[in-house]
Amino acid sequence: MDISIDTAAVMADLDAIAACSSSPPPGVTRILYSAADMGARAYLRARCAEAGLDLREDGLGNLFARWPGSAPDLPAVASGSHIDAIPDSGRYDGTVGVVGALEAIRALKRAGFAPRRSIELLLFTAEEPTRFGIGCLGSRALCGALTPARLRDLRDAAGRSLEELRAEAGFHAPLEDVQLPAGLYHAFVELHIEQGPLLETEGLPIGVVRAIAAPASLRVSLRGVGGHAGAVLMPGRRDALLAAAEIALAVERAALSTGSPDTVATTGVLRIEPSAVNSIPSAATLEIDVRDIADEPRDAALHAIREAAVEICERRIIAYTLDMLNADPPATCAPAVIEAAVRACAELGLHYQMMVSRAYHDSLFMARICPTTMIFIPCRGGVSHRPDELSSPEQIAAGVAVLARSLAALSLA
Ligand code: HGY
Ligand code: MN
Ligand code: MN
Repeated sequence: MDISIDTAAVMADLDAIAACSSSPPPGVTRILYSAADMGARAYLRARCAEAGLDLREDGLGNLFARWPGSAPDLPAVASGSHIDAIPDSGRYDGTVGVVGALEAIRALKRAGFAPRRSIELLLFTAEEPTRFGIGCLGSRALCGALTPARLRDLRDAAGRSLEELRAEAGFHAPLEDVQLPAGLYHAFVELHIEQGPLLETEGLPIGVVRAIAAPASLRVSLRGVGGHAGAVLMPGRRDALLAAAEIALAVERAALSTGSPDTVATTGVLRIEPSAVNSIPSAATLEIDVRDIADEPRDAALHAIREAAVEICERRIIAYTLDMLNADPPATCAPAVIEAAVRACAELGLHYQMMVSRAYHDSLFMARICPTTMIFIPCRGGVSHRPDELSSPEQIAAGVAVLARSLAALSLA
């Protein structure tokens, strides 16, 4: 079967989505339910309808675009990713997997392929934790790892609830209907940029993922005593920012002390109040991301961070709360789905290597409800979550070609 990828169409779709941004180029910002997010969603819905797919959206805005197979009642084959983007980041993280899955379907249609199992494109809502502090919001809810009650508790930094924001965005379906029934999918394959340097360093066009790292995140809220920066002498100050600074350094120490080279920890968010140069910080909020490809060293780092935070706050007489936002187990990818991707590489004469994903993805949660793997393509310098994130049209087209053949084979299984 001659499956040809329309690279120009893929790049045009990526450009159109990148233009949906609330920050100026070259960076991209596309936060859940923002105008930029809604613009990108509208663009994708139009392209999916153009491709003749049957569309459905759930109460969070997860989008399902299905190409019915000849056996439509069989568990389907799915592929997809996310289109939300953290502030001032790149144009390929997530979007390559969504546009790539759409082009894989279009290319199979052009080639006259007739799927036995339906093939479905999934656009997951809010893979990034930016708005509500928890990543993979949509896929977490789809697999039942995030209940409607927990979803209703979510508020963003401005205090706005998920409930009011999703309604404003036009998603009114009940949250109780988001969790997917068991057995809906036969397999899931996500195309994604590597977000690391290995493929480029090895000169390889494709990575096939065998496992996905175990992410965790926690929020630390600190309350000290504010006051006039000039009038309050140093002894006896209860400066919330200084406690936060010690905690951030303890986060780094915890990651370096687990004995595992794969433990990483980052204090990616630090907000202080009142944030005035002549006012002692009375409050601080830290959001901390801790990962490893195994959960034991990750949990050891989390334990060390919690212990350090308590010691620092008690010594500095700072009130604190520690909220675990998520601590997910790692995912293992499925041999049969890996085999489909490996065979596609062989058919295309593309070298590949098996990999572990240090970034988390919606596949982390899809792996809980169906056999899953990921296809990685290189990104320049391994850079991601930055405006200079880049994969070339050739690299993207190769990933889409492997994806198309993988989906075709899985659909006939
Ligand atoms: O943070 C991550 O691993 C993903 O890119 N959201
Ligand atoms: Mn990301
Ligand atoms: Mn991503």
